[in-house]
Amino acid sequence: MTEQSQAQQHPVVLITGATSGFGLATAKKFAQHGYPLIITGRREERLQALSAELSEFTEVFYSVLDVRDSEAVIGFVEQLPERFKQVGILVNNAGLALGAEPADKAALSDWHTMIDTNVTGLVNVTHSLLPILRAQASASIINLASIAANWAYPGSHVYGASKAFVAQFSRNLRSDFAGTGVRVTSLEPGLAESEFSLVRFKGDQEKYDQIYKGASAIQPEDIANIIFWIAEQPAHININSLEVMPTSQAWDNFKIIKQ
Ligand code: NDP
Ligand code: 8X3
Repeated sequence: MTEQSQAQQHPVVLITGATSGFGLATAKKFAQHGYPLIITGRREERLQALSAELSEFTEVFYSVLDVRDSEAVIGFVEQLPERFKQVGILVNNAGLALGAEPADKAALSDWHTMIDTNVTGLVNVTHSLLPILRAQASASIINLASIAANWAYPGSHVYGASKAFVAQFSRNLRSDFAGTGVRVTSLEPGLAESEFSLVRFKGDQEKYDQIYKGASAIQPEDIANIIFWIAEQPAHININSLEVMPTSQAWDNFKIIKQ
């Protein structure tokens, strides 16, 4: 089989937030295996550079897309080039945390941005892609939730709650699509080293270094390998949810504040 006919057999993969971290590593992983790729994010220069880099391995289409903008998302899906229209794997990865201070010190605008991105953005993309995914004999939606969806910790408030939405939305989609070819996974990573913490701490490099120093955190390539593994499961297997922590991370006790 020629390389070209092999590539034609792979489903088209759409990755949101492919300009850094998990999304970037996942784009590289699928590209290396010849999957046609749609990569999106807000930073065009990065998309351009990544697209040029990955074109050596596969066909790549990039589009600047802010997932919060529902009209833009609808237009983007409607205007996908013919070659990329039949999306078979959707990696809903775009997301962010802003701030880690206690709830009463948090900025309301940060809460809105997290909800707009992690909840509304993910819903915008999913809703626009569902007719296409449903039309495939087999399709996968892989949603990036977090351990913060499952476990409370100080400073997680709206971030964790937004990821709990992602986890529950994933289960509910599973219910709707049981018996169809559409698979849905909620992937729930713990501490992972990426720009995520620079965004969360608003560019504070010292806080970033403190978090990751000596922690042997998950690397974006680890998550890319897991996403690829989920997507490559045989069509009759659905990984419902998968929580992943670095070995160095574990639960702490419930706290009791004595008066
Ligand atoms: P990064 O900050 O490295 O990457 C986030 C990506 O999301 C970027 O490509 C960014 O692109 C994109 N993004 C953010 N806002 C928007 C938007 N409004 N529209 C489109 N794209 C957007 O973080 P990670 O790779 O670590 O995180 C990826 C996902 O994994 C997130 O959903 C995060 O919550 C989740 N996660 C992260 C963990 C971690 O510890 N790192 C652990 C568990 C889950 P651009 O700025 O160019 O738009
Ligand atoms: C990111 C992981 O532990 O910072 O989703 O919430 S954590």
